Amino acid sequence: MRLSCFFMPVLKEVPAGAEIVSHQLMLRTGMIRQSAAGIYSWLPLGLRVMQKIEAIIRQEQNRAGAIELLMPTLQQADIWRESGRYEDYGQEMLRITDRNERDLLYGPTNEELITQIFRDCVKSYKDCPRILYHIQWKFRDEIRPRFGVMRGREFLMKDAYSFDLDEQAARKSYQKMFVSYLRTFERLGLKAIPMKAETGPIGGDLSHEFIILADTGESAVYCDKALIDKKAPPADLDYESDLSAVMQEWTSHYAATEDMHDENRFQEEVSQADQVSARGIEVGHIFYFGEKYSKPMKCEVQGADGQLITLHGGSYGIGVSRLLGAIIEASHDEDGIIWPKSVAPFDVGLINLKPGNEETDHVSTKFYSALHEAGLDCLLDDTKERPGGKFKTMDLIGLPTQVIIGPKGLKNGIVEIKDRKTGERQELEIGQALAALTGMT
Ligand code: 5CA
Repeated sequence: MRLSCFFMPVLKEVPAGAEIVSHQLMLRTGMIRQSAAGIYSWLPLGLRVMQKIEAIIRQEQNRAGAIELLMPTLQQADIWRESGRYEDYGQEMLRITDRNERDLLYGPTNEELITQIFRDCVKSYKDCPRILYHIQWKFRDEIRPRFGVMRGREFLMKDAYSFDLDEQAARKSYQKMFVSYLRTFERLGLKAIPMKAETGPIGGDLSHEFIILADTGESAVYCDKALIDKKAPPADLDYESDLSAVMQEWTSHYAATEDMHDENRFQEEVSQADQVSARGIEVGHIFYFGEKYSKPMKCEVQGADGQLITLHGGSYGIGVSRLLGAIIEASHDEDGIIWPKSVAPFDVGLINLKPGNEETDHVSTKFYSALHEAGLDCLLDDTKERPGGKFKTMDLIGLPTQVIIGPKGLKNGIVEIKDRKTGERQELEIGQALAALTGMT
């Protein structure tokens, strides 16, 4: 992409009303624009990051055996009346009446709709277990939408739902999602810590929030330092094998949000030196809820003996749009965003310091096509902006690698490569630079 043809409305000033750094940076870099309170348009730079995040989530869901479908944003109120949640949901639910006076709603989550689909389509125990997921917009009319995409009213969620014949089988589905979340967040460049969460009326030990540590997080969290540097299981993990040991390894250390925190246990179980008290952002939340929806909605299959079995369910959410804010909170400096390589909107930023100069134009185009050929996404700054402004913008948008191409260096056949994260600069001869960059993937 040539910056001169792109749509990236960078703001010079920190926008008023944006309290936290991720919100400020997303507005300043032209990733999002607010359309109404808690509702945003995703401009090209923001959308590119979101699509990269979605791709990683999708790969890891599929790897764990979950199957993608797509449910609509609008749902009929009747299925929510069946589960008993229509009234309970209160004012957070956006209710809509169509021209035939039918009650609809903009889905805040999809337990009811997926349960209806599964109930209507699946009749035999042979078609269980299944985990189905989609990536779809949700609406929750939050009283206080704030912090940009962190607490929006309209937001993108990955939500998965499992259907199993009994609790033991449901526990396995839960474990698959738990492990797939560890891998997903690690690939997104985040250290997400699973913390035991409120299970509500169902009870049991199966609900975890995945929390990343950041000063601007909405809740206080407490955990054992040992969890912070733990590595997620490898890609070739067999999801059909017994995952209890991995679960055990991750859940045996103390980790709790303020709602679940027990100060005495924290003091007893974690040595003073390993106690981490911090603030956290919830990027994922998984639940096992048994027959909570399948019982009232009669989601049943016929067992081998002909008896009807009420299915056991779980749901597994990731805040996709929230993740953009969370990643920025975890990875920025005073000059701007520092994207992890896996989600950067472009892999490389090429800075042509003197567009119109034959040599710099020629070499910039050469890099642009060679990098593209090697499968790297490039943003080429070919605008007439002053060099100082170009450096600032490139640092602000946080692409992992910059290549600076100027007439002075080119006299000696040299370009400069800068690593955005470390700030390290290298002067390299053109051929060496190309080799270093293309060997980078
Ligand atoms: N039905 C379940 C699981 S699919 C559910 O809705 N869980 S949730 O309420 O915890 O939401 C899942 C994830 O969506 C949260 O972990 C959070 O990362 C994200 N999320 C929730 N509310 C918002 C919001 N208002 N703005 C942005 N992201 C949100």
